[in-house]
Amino acid sequence: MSQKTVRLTMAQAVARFLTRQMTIIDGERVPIFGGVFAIFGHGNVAGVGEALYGVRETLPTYRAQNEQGMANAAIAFAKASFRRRFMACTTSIGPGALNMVTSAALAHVNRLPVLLLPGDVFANRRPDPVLQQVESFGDGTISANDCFKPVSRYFDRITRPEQIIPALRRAMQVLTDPADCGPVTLSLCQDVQAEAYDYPESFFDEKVWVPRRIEPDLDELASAIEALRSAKKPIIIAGGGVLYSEASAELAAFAEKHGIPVVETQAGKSALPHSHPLNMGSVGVTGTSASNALAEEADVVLAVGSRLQDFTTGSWALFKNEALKIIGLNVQAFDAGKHEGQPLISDARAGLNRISGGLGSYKADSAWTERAKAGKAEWLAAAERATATTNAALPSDAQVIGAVQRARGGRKTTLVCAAGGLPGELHKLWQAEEPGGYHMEYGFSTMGYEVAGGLGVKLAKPDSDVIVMVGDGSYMMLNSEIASSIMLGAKFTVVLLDNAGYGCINRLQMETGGANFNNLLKDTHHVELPQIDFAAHAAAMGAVTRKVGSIPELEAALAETADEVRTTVIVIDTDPLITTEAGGHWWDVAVPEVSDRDQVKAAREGYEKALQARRFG
Ligand SMILES: Cc1ncc(C[n+]2csc(CCOP(=O)(O)OP(=O)(O)O)c2C)c(N)n1
Ligand SMILES: [Mg+2]
Repeated sequence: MSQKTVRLTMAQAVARFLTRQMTIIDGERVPIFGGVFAIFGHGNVAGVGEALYGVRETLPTYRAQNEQGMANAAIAFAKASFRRRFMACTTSIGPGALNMVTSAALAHVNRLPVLLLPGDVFANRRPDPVLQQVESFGDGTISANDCFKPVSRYFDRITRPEQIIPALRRAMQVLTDPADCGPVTLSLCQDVQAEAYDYPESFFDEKVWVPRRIEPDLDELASAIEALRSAKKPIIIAGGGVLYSEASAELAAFAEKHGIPVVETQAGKSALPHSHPLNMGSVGVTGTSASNALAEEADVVLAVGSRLQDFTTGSWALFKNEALKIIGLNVQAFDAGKHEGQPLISDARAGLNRISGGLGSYKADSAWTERAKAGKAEWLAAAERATATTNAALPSDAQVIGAVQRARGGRKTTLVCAAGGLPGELHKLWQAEEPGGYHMEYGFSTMGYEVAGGLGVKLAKPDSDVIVMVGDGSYMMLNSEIASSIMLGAKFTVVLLDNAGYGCINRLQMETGGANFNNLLKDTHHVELPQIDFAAHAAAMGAVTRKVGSIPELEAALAETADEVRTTVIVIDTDPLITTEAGGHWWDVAVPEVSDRDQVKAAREGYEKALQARRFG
């Protein structure tokens, strides 16, 4: 057989292959890779660097400041694109590569696609040990990049140029598979990147990837319909899978037709508009009183596209109905069967449509639906009180959220956040109006995701106002992609809440009986308290900045900078101790069984009582 071939280096083959992978968005054929983030060093500059230069017109390469930052931005791009498009990231060997391991885990937990291309040591081993090579005494096959293995959905090390052919094909399958979706790491040995091979031309044929919609199995579907038909008090948990399946319209139709209230996880929030009468808002540890009251009594829980993590289930103490049945509607069997769930393996949109068809005219008791609506009205009044304006010198996070919400007016916005006290407050209080308008990384809750995430979201959604809300702790951990956003003209607004430390962990410490220790800066071992001028810091990277002294000043600054073209950072001092008391649920954080501190002993007593409410199964 004489196959037509083209002689390329392995790295050139990777670059060319990536340019040929397409998808369809709004009826238009577009490249599935939104670009490549790259930080070069030895291990990728000569091979991958040369290859990316060759395709720079069709596959843009973006220079970032920190490998974790760029990989977080790439992951945020994929999340904001509902996994329909994604990016690649390339690094040098050793520290450059390992800086991406946390991001790989973040993508792994959140089921988000990203192609990681770290450089690796020489496959031929001749110059060993090279700069930055980890040397295992007992295993010659180990390199630093083995750290990616447990946090990659698919890992391969390329030690011969032709291996890249099956590896890239498998990579695309994983990146586009709704059930297996996650990070792919192709570890590219640096000598092999530069080696030439006669690749079949057909390997570079254009390929169009469209999302696979898995239909439910008929027996599983029948069981789900039967369970729901006998339900008196059903609820729907909307998880991230609803957004990734782009099933918001189907979810709204389902809820309305059958009178079933919807509660939202962190990843699923914005699946329904905040204003939808059957959207009860957040559920679980950071849930609204409306959602949690229903969850406590629910007899059937239809969990759609949810991993059912502890924040959603209140560490499995939220659901109190003894006869509880969980239907796990999920593309991934691993999730569908969790905690005695009755699995319904299916795409969310397809599954909701099929169940609804089978349910016919079934409707939940009108008293249940009406109770839900009354609960929501009560919650909205509490939320209004928490977010109302104030002249307090140190406002609460909730009051800052209120100001940001009022200032955005009718503009299309995407709110980005990840760690600290803000995710809980935003989960309860943020009023998302369109699918994806709430972008929270709360699977891994990675400090430092926020700013980098803002960059990725803006690249994915140039027409949306992107607002990043971040604590001082998270900002300090990773902020340097502000410089990249200035370089790329990708404007977002950062609202930085400075409460002088790790406010949420300090509160958790107090709740578990601990002394105020090593969280707020004032409680740390120090010779001098840092007085960080965040506005000056961000300005040094080229951002437009404001330091405001009150909620009215914050609203004015947001309005004034709304049309700025440069990334804008607005800093406000906040109170580390106040959170929204309404709503919420117990969370299992293990309290020491023995301690000299009376506060710990008291907390342990409360903890043991709380443990009794847990379901196990
Ligand atoms: C990378 C990383 N390290 C540590 C943690 C644990 N952690 C969660 S929130 C938090 C403090 C966050 O501080 P800040 O951003 O100032 O928010 P605040 O709690 O003050 O609202 C810490 C240390 C984490 N989630 N991620
Ligand atoms: Mg803080």
